[in-house]
Amino acid sequence: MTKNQSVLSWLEEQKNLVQPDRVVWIDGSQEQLEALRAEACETGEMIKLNQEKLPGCYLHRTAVNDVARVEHRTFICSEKEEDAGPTNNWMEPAKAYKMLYDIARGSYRGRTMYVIPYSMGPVGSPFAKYGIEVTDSIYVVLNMAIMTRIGKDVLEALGDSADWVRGLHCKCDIDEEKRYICHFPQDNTIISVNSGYGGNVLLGKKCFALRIASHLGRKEGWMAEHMLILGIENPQGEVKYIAAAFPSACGKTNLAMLIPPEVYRKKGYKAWCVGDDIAWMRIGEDGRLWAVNPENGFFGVAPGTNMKSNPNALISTMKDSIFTNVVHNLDDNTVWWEGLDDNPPKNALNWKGEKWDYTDGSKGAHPNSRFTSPAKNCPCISPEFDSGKGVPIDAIVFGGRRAKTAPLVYQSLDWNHGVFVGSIMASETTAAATGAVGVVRRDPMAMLPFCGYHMADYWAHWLEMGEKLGDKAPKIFNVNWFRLDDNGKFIWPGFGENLRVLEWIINRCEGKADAVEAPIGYLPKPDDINLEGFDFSVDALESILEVDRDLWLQEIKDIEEFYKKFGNKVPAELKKQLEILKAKLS
Ligand code: OXD
Ligand code: MN
Repeated sequence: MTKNQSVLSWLEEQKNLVQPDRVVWIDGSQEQLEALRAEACETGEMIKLNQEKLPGCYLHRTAVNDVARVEHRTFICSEKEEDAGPTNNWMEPAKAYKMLYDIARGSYRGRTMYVIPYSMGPVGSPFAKYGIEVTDSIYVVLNMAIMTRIGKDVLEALGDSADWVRGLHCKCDIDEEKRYICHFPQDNTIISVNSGYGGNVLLGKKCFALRIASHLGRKEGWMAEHMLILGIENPQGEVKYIAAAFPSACGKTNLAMLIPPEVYRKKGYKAWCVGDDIAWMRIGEDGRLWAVNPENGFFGVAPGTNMKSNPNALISTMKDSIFTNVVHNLDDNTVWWEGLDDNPPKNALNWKGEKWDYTDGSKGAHPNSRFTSPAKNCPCISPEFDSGKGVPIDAIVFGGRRAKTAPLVYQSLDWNHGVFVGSIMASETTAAATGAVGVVRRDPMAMLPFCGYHMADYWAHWLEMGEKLGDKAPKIFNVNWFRLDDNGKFIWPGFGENLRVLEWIINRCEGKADAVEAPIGYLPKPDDINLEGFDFSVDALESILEVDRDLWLQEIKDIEEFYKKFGNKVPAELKKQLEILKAKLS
C-alpha cells in the first residue's frame, strides 16, 4: 500500500521480530472491516449483538486480569532519567528495547500481523500526525477504526515522510507480570505488550495523542492536553469554545456533551461537542490558540451512562459501537451496565461471561467497562468536528473534585497565574456521607499519567506558550462542581446547569460580566451567575462561592510539599505565584 521506505523497513524489522504467519494491511474499507468482524465473531473474540436494536454493535470481554490502564507498568524511556521526571516511571531505552524485544520475539507465530495506518486529527489537516500500529488483535483493529482515521488515505497523506509514530502491540499471553507500555519519545516509538485493554493497546490515544504528542508539542511549539473541547452557541449563532481538563471521575464526557437547561434551550442556546478527552492546540495565523480533537470516536466509561446523565453519549453507543466488559443480556442479545436503568436483565452474563444473578449484589459490568463509539453518532457533535483548521479557544477551564476548598468557579488573574492554577489542580477521593474531606491527589492539568516528559518542564512550556500568545491568550478558569454541604450532599446539581457557570466564563472573556478580586483570583458575585428558571437559592450559591482562608493556608502547605518533588526544576514564575498567594492569604 505504500512505497515509503521508512515504513517498509520498520515493518520488515517488526515482522522479523514477531514472526507472523501472515501480514494484513488495513486499508480502511468497510468490506475489510466487515470481514474482520465476522472473523472475530467466529473465534469468539467478539459477540454480534441484536442488529435490530443495536445495529453494527459488538461485545468483547477482556481477560479478567486486564481491565484498565496500568500506570505502574507504563514507562517513559527517554535517554536521560531526568527528562521523564519524578511523576513518570523511567527505563533506560537500550534496556527497555531488549526486554520488550525478548517478550515480543516470535509472539505472532500462528497469528496475523495487522498493519494499521492511522491519523490523529483530520487527514491532511495542519494539526494531523500520522502513526502506524502493528497488532495481532482484531479487537484493536476494529477499535482503532472507530477511534482514529485509518487506511489508505493516511499513507497517501504521509507520502515518503519518515515523520510518523511507530507502534508495536503484542498480546502475547496477557501476562500481568510481563505487561509493559513503553514510550520512546526520541524515536517516536511505542511498544505495548501483554495487554488487550483499550487504554493500553489503542496506541493512538493516551500513548501517542498525549504522551508522545506532549513531547512533540514541547519540541515544536504546540500543546497536547487531556482536555474536552466544547462549543457554546448563543441565540445570535455565535459559538465560543472552551477547552477543559479534569482528572478522571469528574464528569468530563458529561460536560463535553452537555444539554443546556430548558430556559437556555428556549432562548436558542446550543452546546456542541468537539471532543471529550484530548485537545491538540496550536497558535493560529491570527495569533489565537486553535484546537482540534485528534480522535475520531469516544472510549467512554459505560457504568453511570444513562438517558438522564448523558443522553448524547448513550445515543452515540446505539450503533456501530463496541462494548467491552459490560453485561450481556441473553434474552434480547443486548447489553446492560450499572446505572443504565433500573431493570437489570434476569437472564444475563456478567462482564466475565459467567451466569449473573443481579439479586446476589454482585456487579454485572466491570466498573471500568467501556463503549467505543464513532464521534459522528453523537447528536451534539460539532459541525467543526472534522474541520482541519480547528476551533479558536476562548477559555481554558481546570477543575477537580473538592468538598470544601475550591469555589464553584474562579478566574485566574492572567495566563501565568492560570498556569499556576493548573499546576496545583487536585481532586479528592469521594468524600464520605458525613462530609469528611477525602484524600487530596494532585493531578496537574489532569496530565499526571499522560505527560511524556518532566512535569516541571511541561509547566515551563505552558508559560512559554503564554508569552507567545500575549494578549490573545485564552482566559484561564477553575471550576468545582462538587462542593458538599455539612451532610455530605452535593450543593450544586451539575450536569446541564453547569452552563450557567460557563456563561459567566464566556462573558468574562468578552468583558461582559462582573467579578470581585479575591486572593485566589476573580470570583463572580452571586448575582453574576444567572439563576433564571432554576430552583437554586442565592444563599446556596453564596456558600459555594466562599473561599475559606484557613483551608487555603493548609492548601499552600500541601502545594509546597508537592512542588518539592520537582526540586529546582519548578519554574521561578510558579514559585513566585505561590509566594504571592501565600502573602495575600496571610
Ligand atoms: C480515559 C482516562 O480513559 O483518562 O480517558 O483514563
Ligand atoms: Mn482521559
